[in-house]
Amino acid sequence: MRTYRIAVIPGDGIGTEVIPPTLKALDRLASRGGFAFVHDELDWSCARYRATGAMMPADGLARIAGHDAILLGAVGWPDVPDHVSLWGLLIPIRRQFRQYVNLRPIKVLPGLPGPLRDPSTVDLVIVRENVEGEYSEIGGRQNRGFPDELAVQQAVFTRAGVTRVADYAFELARARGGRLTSATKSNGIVHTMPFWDEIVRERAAGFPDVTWRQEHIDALAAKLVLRPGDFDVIVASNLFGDILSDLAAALAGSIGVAPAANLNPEREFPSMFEPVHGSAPDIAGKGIANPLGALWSAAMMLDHLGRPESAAELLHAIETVLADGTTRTPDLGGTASTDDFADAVLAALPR
Ligand code: GGG
Repeated sequence: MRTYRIAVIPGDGIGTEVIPPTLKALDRLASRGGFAFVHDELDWSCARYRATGAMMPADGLARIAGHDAILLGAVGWPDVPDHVSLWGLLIPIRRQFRQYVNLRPIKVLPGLPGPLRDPSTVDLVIVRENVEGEYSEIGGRQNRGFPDELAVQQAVFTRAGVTRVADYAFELARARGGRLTSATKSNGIVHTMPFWDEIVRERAAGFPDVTWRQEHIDALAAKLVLRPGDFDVIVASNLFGDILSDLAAALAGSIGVAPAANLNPEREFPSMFEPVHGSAPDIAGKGIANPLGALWSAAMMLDHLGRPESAAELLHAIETVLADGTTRTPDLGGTASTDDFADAVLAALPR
Protein backbone atom coordinates (compact mmCIF):
# COMPACT_ATOMS: atom_id res chain seq x y z
CA MET A 1 0.00 0.00 0.00
CA ARG A 2 1.34 3.45 -0.90
CA THR A 3 2.01 5.57 2.16
CA TYR A 4 2.49 9.34 1.86
CA ARG A 5 4.61 11.09 4.45
CA ILE A 6 3.18 14.52 5.21
CA ALA A 7 4.86 17.24 7.28
CA VAL A 8 2.00 18.87 9.21
CA ILE A 9 2.52 22.40 10.55
CA PRO A 10 -0.70 23.63 12.20
CA GLY A 11 1.13 26.86 13.16
CA ASP A 12 -0.76 29.54 15.05
CA GLY A 13 -4.28 30.59 16.01
CA ILE A 14 -7.00 29.02 13.93
CA GLY A 15 -4.36 27.02 12.04
CA THR A 16 -4.34 24.68 15.04
CA GLU A 17 -8.14 24.38 14.83
CA VAL A 18 -8.62 23.71 11.12
CA ILE A 19 -5.80 21.21 10.62
CA PRO A 20 -6.94 18.36 12.96
CA PRO A 21 -10.32 17.87 11.20
CA THR A 22 -8.55 18.11 7.85
CA LEU A 23 -6.24 15.25 8.83
CA LYS A 24 -9.28 13.23 9.86
CA ALA A 25 -10.84 13.74 6.44
CA LEU A 26 -7.57 12.84 4.70
CA ASP A 27 -7.30 9.59 6.69
CA ARG A 28 -10.89 8.66 5.85
CA LEU A 29 -10.26 9.26 2.15
CA ALA A 30 -7.01 7.31 2.26
CA SER A 31 -8.52 4.24 3.87
CA ARG A 32 -11.31 4.29 1.27
CA GLY A 33 -8.81 4.81 -1.58
CA GLY A 34 -6.41 2.05 -0.48
CA PHE A 35 -3.51 4.29 0.53
CA ALA A 36 -2.28 5.80 3.79
CA PHE A 37 -0.79 8.90 5.33
CA VAL A 38 1.91 9.25 7.95
CA HIS A 39 1.57 12.69 9.54
CA ASP A 40 4.67 14.13 11.13
CA GLU A 41 3.25 16.94 13.24
CA LEU A 42 5.63 19.84 13.88
CA ASP A 43 5.22 22.58 16.50
CA TRP A 44 6.79 25.28 14.29
CA SER A 45 4.94 28.44 15.28
CA CYS A 46 5.01 31.73 17.16
CA ALA A 47 4.60 29.74 20.40
CA ARG A 48 7.84 27.94 19.55
CA TYR A 49 9.45 31.30 18.77
CA ARG A 50 8.50 32.61 22.22
CA ALA A 51 9.89 29.49 23.88
CA THR A 52 13.10 29.05 21.86
CA GLY A 53 13.73 32.21 19.82
CA ALA A 54 13.12 30.45 16.48
CA MET A 55 9.99 29.61 14.50
CA MET A 56 11.53 26.27 13.50
CA PRO A 57 14.70 24.34 14.33
CA ALA A 58 17.93 25.23 12.49
CA ASP A 59 17.79 21.92 10.57
CA GLY A 60 14.01 22.12 10.10
CA LEU A 61 14.03 22.31 6.30
CA ALA A 62 16.42 19.36 6.02
CA ARG A 63 14.09 17.32 8.25
CA ILE A 64 11.14 17.71 5.87
CA ALA A 65 12.93 17.88 2.49
CA GLY A 66 12.16 14.20 1.84
CA HIS A 67 8.44 14.35 2.71
CA ASP A 68 5.81 13.92 0.01
CA ALA A 69 4.04 17.19 0.91
CA ILE A 70 3.61 19.82 3.61
CA LEU A 71 0.23 20.79 5.08
CA LEU A 72 0.24 24.13 6.86
CA GLY A 73 -2.47 25.90 8.87
CA ALA A 74 -1.59 29.53 9.54
CA VAL A 75 1.35 31.59 10.69
CA GLY A 76 1.43 34.73 12.82
CA TRP A 77 0.49 36.00 16.26
CA PRO A 78 0.23 39.56 17.58
CA ASP A 79 3.13 39.27 20.05
CA VAL A 80 5.61 38.31 17.30
CA PRO A 81 6.28 40.87 14.55
CA ASP A 82 4.64 39.59 11.35
CA HIS A 83 7.84 39.87 9.33
CA VAL A 84 9.63 37.70 11.93
CA SER A 85 7.03 34.91 11.82
CA LEU A 86 6.66 35.00 8.03
CA TRP A 87 10.40 35.11 7.27
CA GLY A 88 11.12 32.56 10.01
CA LEU A 89 8.85 29.87 8.60
CA LEU A 90 6.66 30.31 5.53
CA ILE A 91 9.08 32.14 3.27
CA PRO A 92 12.11 29.89 3.93
CA ILE A 93 9.94 26.86 3.08
CA ARG A 94 8.72 28.46 -0.16
CA ARG A 95 12.22 29.50 -1.21
CA GLN A 96 14.29 26.51 -0.12
CA PHE A 97 11.84 24.10 -1.72
CA ARG A 98 11.61 26.17 -4.91
CA GLN A 99 7.84 26.54 -4.59
CA TYR A 100 7.77 29.27 -7.19
CA VAL A 101 4.09 28.91 -8.09
CA ASN A 102 1.42 29.82 -5.57
CA LEU A 103 -1.80 28.54 -7.06
CA ARG A 104 -4.99 30.05 -5.66
CA PRO A 105 -8.24 28.90 -7.25
CA ILE A 106 -11.30 31.03 -6.53
CA LYS A 107 -14.70 29.60 -7.21
CA VAL A 108 -18.11 30.32 -5.77
CA LEU A 109 -19.27 26.96 -4.52
CA PRO A 110 -23.04 26.39 -4.61
CA GLY A 111 -24.76 27.84 -1.57
CA LEU A 112 -21.95 30.22 -0.61
CA PRO A 113 -23.30 33.65 0.25
CA GLY A 114 -21.17 36.43 -1.26
CA PRO A 115 -21.28 40.15 -1.97
CA LEU A 116 -21.87 39.76 -5.73
CA ARG A 117 -25.23 39.96 -7.52
CA ASP A 118 -24.24 37.04 -9.75
CA PRO A 119 -21.56 34.99 -7.97
CA SER A 120 -21.88 32.12 -10.43
CA THR A 121 -19.49 33.95 -12.78
CA VAL A 122 -16.54 33.61 -10.36
CA ASP A 123 -14.32 30.72 -11.44
CA LEU A 124 -10.72 31.75 -11.78
CA VAL A 125 -7.20 30.84 -10.72
CA ILE A 126 -4.56 33.24 -9.51
CA VAL A 127 -0.99 32.17 -10.29
CA ARG A 128 1.13 34.13 -7.84
CA GLU A 129 4.90 34.29 -8.29
CA ASN A 130 6.03 32.94 -4.93
CA VAL A 131 9.77 33.30 -4.36
CA GLU A 132 10.96 36.69 -5.59
CA GLY A 133 9.53 40.08 -6.60
CA GLU A 134 8.52 42.54 -3.93
CA TYR A 135 9.15 40.04 -1.09
CA SER A 136 12.88 40.63 -0.89
CA GLU A 137 15.59 40.62 1.73
CA ILE A 138 17.55 43.30 -0.04
CA GLY A 139 17.40 46.72 1.52
CA GLY A 140 17.94 48.32 4.85
CA ARG A 141 17.26 51.12 7.27
CA GLN A 142 19.46 54.04 8.07
CA ASN A 143 19.58 56.92 10.53
CA ARG A 144 17.21 55.16 12.92
CA GLY A 145 15.47 57.56 15.26
CA PHE A 146 16.57 60.71 13.41
CA PRO A 147 14.26 62.94 11.37
CA ASP A 148 16.08 61.82 8.20
CA GLU A 149 15.50 58.12 8.97
CA LEU A 150 14.97 56.09 5.79
CA ALA A 151 14.07 52.59 4.64
CA VAL A 152 14.89 51.03 1.26
CA GLN A 153 13.42 47.75 -0.03
CA GLN A 154 14.65 46.40 -3.34
CA ALA A 155 12.26 44.30 -5.45
CA VAL A 156 13.98 41.48 -7.32
CA PHE A 157 12.65 40.15 -10.63
CA THR A 158 14.78 37.67 -12.58
CA ARG A 159 14.40 36.56 -16.19
CA ALA A 160 14.33 32.91 -15.06
CA GLY A 161 11.80 33.62 -12.30
CA VAL A 162 9.33 35.54 -14.47
CA THR A 163 9.73 33.11 -17.37
CA ARG A 164 8.91 29.99 -15.36
CA VAL A 165 5.85 31.45 -13.65
CA ALA A 166 4.58 32.94 -16.92
CA ASP A 167 5.02 29.56 -18.65
CA TYR A 168 3.15 27.81 -15.85
CA ALA A 169 0.29 30.32 -16.16
CA PHE A 170 0.11 30.05 -19.97
CA GLU A 171 0.03 26.22 -19.71
CA LEU A 172 -2.75 26.43 -17.13
CA ALA A 173 -4.72 28.92 -19.23
CA ARG A 174 -4.35 26.59 -22.22
CA ALA A 175 -5.66 23.65 -20.15
CA ARG A 176 -8.62 25.70 -18.84
CA GLY A 177 -9.75 27.04 -22.20
CA GLY A 178 -7.29 29.74 -23.14
CA ARG A 179 -7.59 33.09 -21.32
CA LEU A 180 -4.82 34.77 -19.32
CA THR A 181 -4.49 38.19 -17.69
CA SER A 182 -1.10 39.45 -16.55
CA ALA A 183 -1.15 41.91 -13.64
CA THR A 184 1.24 44.81 -14.08
CA LYS A 185 1.89 48.38 -13.01
CA SER A 186 4.38 49.35 -15.66
CA ASN A 187 3.06 52.90 -15.88
CA GLY A 188 4.31 53.71 -12.38
CA ILE A 189 6.96 51.10 -11.61
CA VAL A 190 9.38 51.80 -14.40
CA HIS A 191 12.02 49.06 -14.21
CA THR A 192 10.68 45.78 -12.83
CA MET A 193 7.18 45.95 -14.30
CA PRO A 194 8.16 46.74 -17.92
CA PHE A 195 10.65 43.84 -17.52
CA TRP A 196 7.78 41.59 -16.32
CA ASP A 197 5.60 42.74 -19.26
CA GLU A 198 8.37 42.13 -21.81
CA ILE A 199 8.96 38.57 -20.62
CA VAL A 200 5.25 37.72 -20.47
CA ARG A 201 4.90 39.03 -24.04
CA GLU A 202 7.87 36.92 -25.18
CA ARG A 203 6.47 33.77 -23.57
CA ALA A 204 3.03 34.45 -25.09
CA ALA A 205 4.54 33.81 -28.51
CA GLY A 206 4.85 30.13 -27.56
CA PHE A 207 1.12 29.92 -26.70
CA PRO A 208 -0.70 31.27 -29.78
CA ASP A 209 -3.88 29.46 -28.71
CA VAL A 210 -4.08 31.43 -25.43
CA THR A 211 -5.78 34.83 -25.53
CA TRP A 212 -3.94 37.10 -23.15
CA ARG A 213 -3.84 40.71 -22.07
CA GLN A 214 -2.16 42.80 -19.42
CA GLU A 215 -3.99 45.02 -16.93
CA HIS A 216 -2.67 47.51 -14.43
CA ILE A 217 -3.22 46.11 -10.97
CA ASP A 218 -5.48 48.98 -9.84
CA ALA A 219 -7.83 48.64 -12.81
CA LEU A 220 -7.66 44.85 -12.54
CA ALA A 221 -8.78 44.99 -8.88
CA ALA A 222 -11.79 47.12 -9.83
CA LYS A 223 -12.72 44.93 -12.81
CA LEU A 224 -12.43 41.80 -10.68
CA VAL A 225 -15.16 43.16 -8.43
CA LEU A 226 -17.34 44.52 -11.25
CA ARG A 227 -16.91 41.77 -13.86
CA PRO A 228 -15.26 38.69 -12.32
CA GLY A 229 -16.52 36.55 -15.19
CA ASP A 230 -14.02 38.30 -17.50
CA PHE A 231 -11.14 36.54 -15.74
CA ASP A 232 -9.93 32.96 -15.96
CA VAL A 233 -6.19 32.67 -15.15
CA ILE A 234 -4.41 35.69 -13.66
CA VAL A 235 -0.62 35.72 -13.36
CA ALA A 236 0.81 38.19 -10.90
CA SER A 237 3.95 39.09 -8.98
CA ASN A 238 4.33 38.01 -5.35
CA LEU A 239 2.71 41.06 -3.75
CA PHE A 240 0.07 41.72 -6.41
CA GLY A 241 -0.91 38.03 -6.35
CA ASP A 242 -1.22 38.01 -2.57
CA ILE A 243 -3.50 41.04 -2.52
CA LEU A 244 -5.60 39.92 -5.50
CA SER A 245 -6.21 36.48 -4.03
CA ASP A 246 -7.59 37.88 -0.76
CA LEU A 247 -9.84 40.20 -2.78
CA ALA A 248 -11.03 37.36 -4.99
CA ALA A 249 -11.59 35.08 -1.96
CA ALA A 250 -13.81 37.76 -0.41
CA LEU A 251 -15.81 37.85 -3.67
CA ALA A 252 -16.32 34.12 -3.26
CA GLY A 253 -17.92 34.68 0.15
CA SER A 254 -15.15 34.54 2.74
CA ILE A 255 -11.40 34.40 2.96
CA GLY A 256 -12.00 31.30 5.11
CA VAL A 257 -12.93 29.25 2.06
CA ALA A 258 -9.90 29.92 -0.15
CA PRO A 259 -7.20 27.27 -0.66
CA ALA A 260 -3.60 27.61 -1.84
CA ALA A 261 -0.90 25.33 -3.19
CA ASN A 262 2.74 26.39 -3.05
CA LEU A 263 4.09 24.26 -5.85
CA ASN A 264 7.50 23.06 -6.86
CA PRO A 265 6.36 22.03 -10.35
CA GLU A 266 9.51 19.99 -11.00
CA ARG A 267 8.78 17.92 -7.85
CA GLU A 268 12.40 18.05 -6.70
CA PHE A 269 11.11 19.20 -3.31
CA PRO A 270 7.84 18.84 -1.38
CA SER A 271 5.05 21.26 -2.25
CA MET A 272 3.08 22.98 0.52
CA PHE A 273 -0.69 23.29 0.86
CA GLU A 274 -2.30 25.93 3.10
CA PRO A 275 -5.53 27.84 3.40
CA VAL A 276 -5.15 31.46 2.25
CA HIS A 277 -6.42 32.78 5.60
CA GLY A 278 -4.07 33.70 8.42
CA SER A 279 -4.15 32.83 12.13
CA ALA A 280 -7.17 35.13 12.85
CA PRO A 281 -6.41 36.02 16.51
CA ASP A 282 -9.87 37.67 16.77
CA ILE A 283 -11.66 34.33 16.54
CA ALA A 284 -8.90 31.91 17.58
CA GLY A 285 -9.80 29.63 20.49
CA LYS A 286 -13.55 29.97 19.91
CA GLY A 287 -13.89 26.87 17.76
CA ILE A 288 -15.71 28.76 15.01
CA ALA A 289 -13.06 29.00 12.28
CA ASN A 290 -14.14 27.82 8.86
CA PRO A 291 -12.18 24.66 7.99
CA LEU A 292 -13.24 24.85 4.33
CA GLY A 293 -10.03 26.56 3.13
CA ALA A 294 -7.92 23.88 4.83
CA LEU A 295 -10.12 21.05 3.50
CA TRP A 296 -9.98 22.46 -0.04
CA SER A 297 -6.18 22.83 0.29
CA ALA A 298 -6.07 19.15 1.32
CA ALA A 299 -8.03 18.33 -1.86
CA MET A 300 -5.35 20.19 -3.85
CA MET A 301 -2.73 18.13 -2.03
CA LEU A 302 -4.53 14.89 -2.96
CA ASP A 303 -4.55 15.99 -6.60
CA HIS A 304 -0.84 16.79 -6.44
CA LEU A 305 -0.12 13.37 -4.91
CA GLY A 306 -1.87 11.67 -7.82
CA ARG A 307 -5.15 10.94 -6.02
CA PRO A 308 -7.64 12.95 -8.11
CA GLU A 309 -10.57 10.63 -7.27
CA SER A 310 -10.11 11.25 -3.54
CA ALA A 311 -9.72 15.00 -4.19
CA ALA A 312 -12.99 14.98 -6.15
CA GLU A 313 -14.75 13.05 -3.36
CA LEU A 314 -13.64 15.62 -0.80
CA LEU A 315 -14.73 18.58 -2.96
CA HIS A 316 -18.04 16.90 -3.67
CA ALA A 317 -18.64 16.37 0.07
CA ILE A 318 -17.84 20.07 0.75
CA GLU A 319 -20.25 21.12 -2.00
CA THR A 320 -22.96 18.83 -0.66
CA VAL A 321 -22.73 20.38 2.82
CA LEU A 322 -22.71 23.93 1.44
CA ALA A 323 -25.63 23.29 -0.87
CA ASP A 324 -27.65 21.83 2.01
CA GLY A 325 -27.08 25.16 3.78
CA THR A 326 -27.85 24.07 7.35
CA THR A 327 -24.22 23.78 8.51
CA ARG A 328 -22.29 26.99 8.02
CA THR A 329 -19.66 28.69 10.14
CA PRO A 330 -20.27 32.31 11.26
CA ASP A 331 -18.11 33.83 8.47
CA LEU A 332 -20.74 32.45 6.07
CA GLY A 333 -23.66 33.66 8.17
CA GLY A 334 -24.25 30.43 10.12
CA THR A 335 -23.77 29.25 13.70
CA ALA A 336 -21.88 25.99 13.12
CA SER A 337 -18.58 25.30 14.83
CA THR A 338 -15.40 24.21 13.05
CA ASP A 339 -16.09 20.61 14.10
CA ASP A 340 -19.78 20.78 13.11
CA PHE A 341 -18.80 21.74 9.56
CA ALA A 342 -15.95 19.26 9.35
CA ASP A 343 -18.15 16.46 10.76
CA ALA A 344 -20.83 17.26 8.17
CA VAL A 345 -18.19 16.98 5.42
CA LEU A 346 -17.01 13.65 6.87
CA ALA A 347 -20.60 12.41 6.93
CA ALA A 348 -21.03 13.44 3.28
CA LEU A 349 -17.98 11.46 2.14
CA PRO A 350 -18.77 8.18 0.43
CA ARG A 351 -18.62 5.21 2.81
N1 GGG B 1 -2.23 30.16 5.85
C1 GGG B 1 -1.51 31.21 5.31
C2 GGG B 1 -0.95 32.18 6.30
O1 GGG B 1 -0.83 31.94 7.47
N2 GGG B 1 -0.59 33.31 5.78
C3 GGG B 1 -0.01 34.34 6.57
C4 GGG B 1 0.52 35.43 5.72
O2 GGG B 1 0.57 36.55 6.17
N3 GGG B 1 0.93 35.15 4.52
C5 GGG B 1 1.49 36.10 3.66
C6 GGG B 1 1.87 35.49 2.35
O3 GGG B 1 1.33 34.45 1.96
O4 GGG B 1 2.69 36.06 1.68
